[in-house]
Amino acid sequence: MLRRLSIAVAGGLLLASAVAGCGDSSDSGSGDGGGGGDKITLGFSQVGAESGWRTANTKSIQESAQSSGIDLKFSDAQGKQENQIKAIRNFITQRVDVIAFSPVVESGWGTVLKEAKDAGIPVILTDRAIDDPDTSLYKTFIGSDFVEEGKKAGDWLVKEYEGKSDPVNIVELQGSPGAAPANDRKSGFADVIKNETKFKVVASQTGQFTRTDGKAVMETFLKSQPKIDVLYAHNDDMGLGAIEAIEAAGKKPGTDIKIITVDAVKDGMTALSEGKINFIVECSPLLGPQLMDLVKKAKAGETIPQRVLTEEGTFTPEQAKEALPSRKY
Ligand code: GYE
Repeated sequence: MLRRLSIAVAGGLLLASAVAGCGDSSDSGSGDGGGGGDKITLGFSQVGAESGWRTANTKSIQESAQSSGIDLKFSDAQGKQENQIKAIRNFITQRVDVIAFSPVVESGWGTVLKEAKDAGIPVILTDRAIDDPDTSLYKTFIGSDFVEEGKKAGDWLVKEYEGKSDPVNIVELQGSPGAAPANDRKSGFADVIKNETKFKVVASQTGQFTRTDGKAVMETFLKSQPKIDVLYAHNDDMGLGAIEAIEAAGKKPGTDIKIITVDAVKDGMTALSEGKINFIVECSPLLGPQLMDLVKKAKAGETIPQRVLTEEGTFTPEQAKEALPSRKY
């Protein structure tokens, strides 16, 4: 049984992360622009709709804004940093109370976040980090430890091949280039497997966190690599796309090629329970309730921890079968 708890690391604060409320919050631009009214106005810039994880994350944010009485101005960046920068500038012009966003990539945020800071609008990084050393540019960062996720994937592999000495050829489907979860899931995994020379990453390419690209890139891997033992995909969607490619090539996913993914969304968990995926590292998208809590605190000028870490587990096929009936996303 997995807990769905989140820990406010710095503050030692414990928050239950349940799915909040119900109903639809299709709300962009309904408020009074923030500042004056009673309602807190939150400008949120989302990455896009690239994966099942993202869809669940958007739903969590919209539902919990509504149930918390927060006026949400939601903007979809469609995977482009320039769109996010524009959205953040719009939020500043509209004088929203708080800005939150899930950065498409890690770098290049200094200028626009300085603008928000100068305007006195607190910023909350949601789900993904930025690589700017100036931590005064944002109030807090809520999300998972992606390096740890990569390590968990590597740990499973090390155990799976314990006592065996034959070479293990691994192909890797990376997330979108420059994104924190792509960088960190790659480095965490590499860090663990580097200790054993039998593990060899024979091909590593981006699959953009999407099913379509995951499938297309896996097709090229299957054509160019004479022997593939393991696929490590940075998310379920790419893994699910790759499964289609593997089956089309006449191979059995989970048996001929072992598959590790990250996220644990329902479709991924279903494939895991069927033995098509061998191991999934969990990454929770249900950040909405905690985010709204932090938004309220930031607006009230309360001290909030600099890092709010979501705590997650891992799943084997047996555990997936057990967890699936109560899975929220
Ligand atoms: O793992 C992936 C999504 O940033 C944690 O983005 C998120 C990642 C997630 O597209 O499926």
